[in-house]
Amino acid sequence: MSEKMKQLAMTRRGMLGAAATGAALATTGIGGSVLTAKPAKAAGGNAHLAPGELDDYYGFWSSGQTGELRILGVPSMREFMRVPVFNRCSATGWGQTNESLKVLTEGLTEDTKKYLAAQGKVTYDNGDLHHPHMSFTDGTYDGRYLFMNDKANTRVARVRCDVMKCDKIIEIPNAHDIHGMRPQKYPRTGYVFANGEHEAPLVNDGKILDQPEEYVNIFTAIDGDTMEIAWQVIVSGNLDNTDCDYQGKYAYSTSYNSEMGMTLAEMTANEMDHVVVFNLAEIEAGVAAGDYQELNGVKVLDGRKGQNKKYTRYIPIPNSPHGINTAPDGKHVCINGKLSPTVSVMDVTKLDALFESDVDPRSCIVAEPQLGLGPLHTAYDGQGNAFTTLFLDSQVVKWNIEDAIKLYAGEDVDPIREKIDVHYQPGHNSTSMGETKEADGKWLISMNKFSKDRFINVGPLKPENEQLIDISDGGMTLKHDGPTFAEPHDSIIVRRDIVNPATNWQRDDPTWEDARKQAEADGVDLDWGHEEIIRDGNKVRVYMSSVAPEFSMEKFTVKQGDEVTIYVTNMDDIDDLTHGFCLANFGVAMEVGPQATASVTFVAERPGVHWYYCQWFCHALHMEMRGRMFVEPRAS
Ligand code: RUQ
Ligand code: CUA
Repeated sequence: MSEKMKQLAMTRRGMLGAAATGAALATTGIGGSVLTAKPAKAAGGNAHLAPGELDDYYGFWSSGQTGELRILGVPSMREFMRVPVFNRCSATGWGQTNESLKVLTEGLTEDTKKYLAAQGKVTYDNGDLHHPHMSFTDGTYDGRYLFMNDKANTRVARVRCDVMKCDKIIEIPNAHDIHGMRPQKYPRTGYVFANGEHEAPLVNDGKILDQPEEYVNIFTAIDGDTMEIAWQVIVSGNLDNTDCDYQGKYAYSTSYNSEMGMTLAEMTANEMDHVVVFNLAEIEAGVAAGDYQELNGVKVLDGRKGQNKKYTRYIPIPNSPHGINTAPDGKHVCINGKLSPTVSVMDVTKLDALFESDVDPRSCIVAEPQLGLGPLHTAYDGQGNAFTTLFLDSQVVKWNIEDAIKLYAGEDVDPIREKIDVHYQPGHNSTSMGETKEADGKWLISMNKFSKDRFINVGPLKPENEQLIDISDGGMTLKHDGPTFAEPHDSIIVRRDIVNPATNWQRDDPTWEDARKQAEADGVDLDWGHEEIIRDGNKVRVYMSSVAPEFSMEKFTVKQGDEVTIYVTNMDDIDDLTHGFCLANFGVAMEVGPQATASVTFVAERPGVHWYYCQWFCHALHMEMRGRMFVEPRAS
């Protein structure tokens, strides 16, 4: 057994033991860690908002294997909205309306479309959404877009912040299982960087299995404006998380399997793994010079270890590093050790030298403090302090970056400021504006993978637990537990003045461009109240509008076997007046927002009278908002 394996086995046992002790101590009212127990202190920020009071921050939350984006308020931790992305949604019709199916299908590769067709499907039903991040301009959030990855089916999606709906999903060819993902901070987004986590043969057509030297991993840069792939770089080792600098020069990814092993024992054999640094200008020059192969329509450059090209550099980092987070000072980057109790601090101003001369790649590491067991992710307060989650210790540790640098240089200082128990096993954490140069040091969220004894028992599957910690007064005070359904994976906390969503849709929104074109061809003006049936062979298009509490059509008739498309335009323009269209026993339902058009297509295989009704509460006579579809039986 390698040292690393022993450590892993040991800490696993340690974790279970610690969990049991933690629970026992909790029942006696004693904190889980004597070392860190501290008296309750006076409240700094106020997490409790009275009814009607508004939050200072938007929280954008991933949902892990649920596949959606969630919007919360910080500090109240109230959940406001769920935005379906990779999942299916019964309430909004995401995955069923023609508009959403376009987003869910148009970015898939031909290969995937073929595979799905063999399953009788047009798109995937699941996703694993880990990392939501907002677009940047000049080092801070700009309120344009949110980008997010799907580890399960190798995709990256974009949500428009003006309407808070997903408008683009692309599959990343050549890569496998997109995990780490970050937008470029400077000068703007720009690129969205995405890590393929699992290695595979570059041409993965079933000819290669046990030739590890043929396995590669892929780093991808997506153009955030067009959602097209700009370029890819082949690297050695699995890619885990990624981030980039405030200068617009480098992106960097943690890599946890430098061994390129296939089994757990092989993957953890080395004591050192690495961070891969990507030199953006050199890669762009390589693309311009034609130093790439074209694979599935993408320009792929070779940045593997030993290629000695100026595209990449490999910096040795202890034991399977996981999270990588650029500090708001624009200079330091924390690389979280996971299996090592350390966080390595990289100085980005020392990266130029790595590409210009033969210096030791470790020369950019300026600190490596031991913080505790299982460091996974680090967030910042903008005042020189870092907050690192300790998965195995179930704690968040606050430490000072400058002091850690002094310690590394040989001075006798302790960088650790404070530890707080969290409940339990934290993965990500995030601070208010913490991944921008405008980090404001007010709030910290610890996203914990287990809730155990924190809530009344709801059965074998328990909620997970997000905790809100006040960091505004220089300490760490737990203010709120927020139970959550799968999974509190990652989040960002954005100042509310940056996000300005609309209250109504604009009639010329690109979302229903296809519907508008079809209506024009059919001579229907979607911008006015309309009721029209167009028959085109066995295709029938039904156009209706809605004004609370009525659909413009009380009934319509089609024939059994017709392919029917129903377009509903919501003519109401009152704030918060969403209608729906639900066709009972046809499995058809969709949301139609104020001033929006939505459409759905199905085959009318059931003869008889079928009611449709509005399924979004809109009016005192909402229950009466309904109509009939009559399906004439096929002549036998
Ligand atoms: S990674 S728990 Cu998927 Cu965000 Cu660190
Ligand atoms: Cu319209 Cu309910």
